[in-house]
Amino acid sequence: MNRIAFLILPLLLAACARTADSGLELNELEYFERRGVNVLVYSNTFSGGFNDEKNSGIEIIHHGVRTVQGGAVRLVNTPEQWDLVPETSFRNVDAEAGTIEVGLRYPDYDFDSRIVVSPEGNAFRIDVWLDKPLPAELEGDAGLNLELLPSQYWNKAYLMDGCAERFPRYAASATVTRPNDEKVKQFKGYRTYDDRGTGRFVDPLPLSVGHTLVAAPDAPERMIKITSEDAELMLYDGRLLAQNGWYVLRSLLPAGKTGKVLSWTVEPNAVAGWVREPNVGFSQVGYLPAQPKVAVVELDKADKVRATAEVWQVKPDGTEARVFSGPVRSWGDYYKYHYAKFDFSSVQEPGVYFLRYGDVKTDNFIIGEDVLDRITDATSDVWIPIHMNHMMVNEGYRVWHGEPFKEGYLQAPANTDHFDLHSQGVIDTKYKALQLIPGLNVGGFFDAGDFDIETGSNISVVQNLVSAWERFKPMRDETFVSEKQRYVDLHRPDGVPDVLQYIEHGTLNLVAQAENIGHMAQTLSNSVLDNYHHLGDAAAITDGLHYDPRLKPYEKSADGRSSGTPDDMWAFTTRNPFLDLQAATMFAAASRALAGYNDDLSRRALTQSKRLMKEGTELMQRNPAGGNRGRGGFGNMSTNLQLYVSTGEQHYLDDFQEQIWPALDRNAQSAISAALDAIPYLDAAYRERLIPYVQQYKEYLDSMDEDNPYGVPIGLGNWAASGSVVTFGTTAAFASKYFPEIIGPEYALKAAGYLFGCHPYHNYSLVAAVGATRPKEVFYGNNRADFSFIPGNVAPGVLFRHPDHFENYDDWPFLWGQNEGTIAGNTSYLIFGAALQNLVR
Ligand SMILES: [Ca+2]
Ligand SMILES: [Ca+2]
Ligand SMILES: [Ca+2]
Repeated sequence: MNRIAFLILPLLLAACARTADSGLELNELEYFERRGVNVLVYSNTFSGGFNDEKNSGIEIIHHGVRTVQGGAVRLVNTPEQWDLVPETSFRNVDAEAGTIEVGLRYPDYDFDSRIVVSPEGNAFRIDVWLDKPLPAELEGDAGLNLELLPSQYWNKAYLMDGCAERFPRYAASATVTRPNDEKVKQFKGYRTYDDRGTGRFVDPLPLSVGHTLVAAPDAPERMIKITSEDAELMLYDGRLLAQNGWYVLRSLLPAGKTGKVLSWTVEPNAVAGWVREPNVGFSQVGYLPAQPKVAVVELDKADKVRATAEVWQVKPDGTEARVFSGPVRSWGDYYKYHYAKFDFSSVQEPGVYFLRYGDVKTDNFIIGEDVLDRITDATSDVWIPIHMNHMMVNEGYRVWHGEPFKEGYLQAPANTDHFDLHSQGVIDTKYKALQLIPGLNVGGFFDAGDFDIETGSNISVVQNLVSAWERFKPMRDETFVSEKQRYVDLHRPDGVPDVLQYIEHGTLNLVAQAENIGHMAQTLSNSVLDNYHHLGDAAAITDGLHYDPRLKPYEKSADGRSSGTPDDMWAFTTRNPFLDLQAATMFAAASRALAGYNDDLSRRALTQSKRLMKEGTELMQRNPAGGNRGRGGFGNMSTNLQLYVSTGEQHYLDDFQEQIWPALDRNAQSAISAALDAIPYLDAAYRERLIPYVQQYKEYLDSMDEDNPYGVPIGLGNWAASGSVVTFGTTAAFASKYFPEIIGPEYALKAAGYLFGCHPYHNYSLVAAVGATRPKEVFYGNNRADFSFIPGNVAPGVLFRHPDHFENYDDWPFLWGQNEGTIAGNTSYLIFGAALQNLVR
């Protein structure tokens, strides 16, 4: 973000702003705005497939919360993630008329429509235009949809044509089934449901039908009135089909008509004079006495920066006393809001405190020498072991999951596209399509909120854990792991450091891949979409029986060992030499960590490391495109270092040295982490030669304070940026450890502060962790349907929505880009925590 450019924006906005009552107007960022209401029209477009589509179309940000989205011509009553979405064929913003028109196209049906959104006072109209009549096969299916966020509307009242009802807290309304041949095709022909052999799909019936809906007349910040002139409005509950569904309001498009075929008027209520409450960002986990302490205050642009803020102490007798008052300094504008900083570093006495900014009183926080000591315990003791695949995982009275995938993994058929972004090309193993590849149902970690073994992620996991083990020797033992019993018990020490057991568990699967497939698989994943979106016990994803195509679906063999249900997981084996090199790096590191604990596995890992290093390098040299990342590039630089450390063979070190300096010259910021990794193994001259690159890296670290008010890489992609912040903090911590004269600990501490609450939108800790006063409460884990969390998870966090909105729902877990934690990300957090603790000790 160019801060200068965005300093100009408020001036432009101010120039065209009128009074709050002048109604909705198109602003410079091409959305409709009045105080308390933003109406976005395809600022975010649909993309299909592997995307949560609750982020697109016509959207309403209502008093700061995005409560309505999905405004589009859709082909089903309550669209799921893999239902067809429209392409945006054009988007015209008519600044003079103050309207936005978008073209929507369904290429599968050669079906085009246009939507025109135009303000009318405090309301806006949505008109749907057809230049050609609706294709006959979509009659009764195509309609205008708009979706309301359940967690913001449930238990609130609504009126349909004056008749009072209540939005249901849980989906329990009527459905019908219809023959599959009436089902509009889903993305790429996938099917989200298992019809149990009935040949029929489930279709929800509407909760209410009428012409005028008033939603939430009992809640002024959520109240919205929608009127349809001609067609009936139907209100559906999308959660009947999928737990992440929203309430859907829809009208069917008429058959056989052209021109303007449908019109709605939508009037979101605006609370007069509304100003968003300041979001005071601070570390919910707390502060070390001597560290810098800066709160970042996020303010509505209609708000004014207060002159001062205060620190209050909670005394041992329960009374509260003001201990510090200091100036609040404006930082500037950043997207939608204005930011100011409050420095209270001078407060150093250990104790319990809170901040006051005007009427805002924050949650309390602790100042103490030990506030960072336990920040990774929940991740290590709870989150990571729960994600161990091929094991039963128990905690006290609770079983998190049984032993999954007992039937093993089949060779994926040739030329298969996969819904989790993988694909199988020609089969490049000794196995036939759908043949069992032996030995793969061992070890490994679930990827994230899903249950596949993403090989690249699992490689990172083992690498991260070895890195933590070698650098910090964490002897923490709170987990019982028996590979023999395939059983994990949380909070039961077994005499073996947990990190070593996690390294073993990850390595077991990855070595099995290398040995049985011959190289690394891309992924071991679901074969059918209807069990990919599984929620609940991982052991229930498949039936545990070998798939036998000679049996009928749902039929079992006489010996009870096979079934005709095609639910077995597949191994996507298409060789990627870059992945082989990453695996070689990881195997070299794992072999060291496992030596003396599991010598057999240690030897197997080293054998595969050397073989994959050789074969992967040759393959990349043969492939000109891949070769660029090989010798002299990034491809095997880290592999060479790890193999040198494991074997002591000089040629690996020579190759590393030949690669690292050009990489640093190209981009010091991205290569510095690999360079720092080598310091413990090389001489003083190597460290000396790194100094100018570390100075360049410091310039990058400092530039973050100009980039945004939080001073860390916030990220604007469609997966929020906690991971980048963790990496930023880890690299800064190591740089500070090796070059304390150049880089202080403040950068790593700033990263921690961001994760623990000093960030946009709200100030909750993004880590489901012990230590925070107010951690986030819902995450996109495999228990997300319970609106819950798995302790120790790190949420991606605050997601940027175009053109100017940051968001992290904490009452709605289902948007993965905000709330999902990953095994690679959470093991990175383990290293970050250890590096930070080590740095400040
Ligand atoms: Ca996955
Ligand atoms: Ca243990
Ligand atoms: Ca099976």
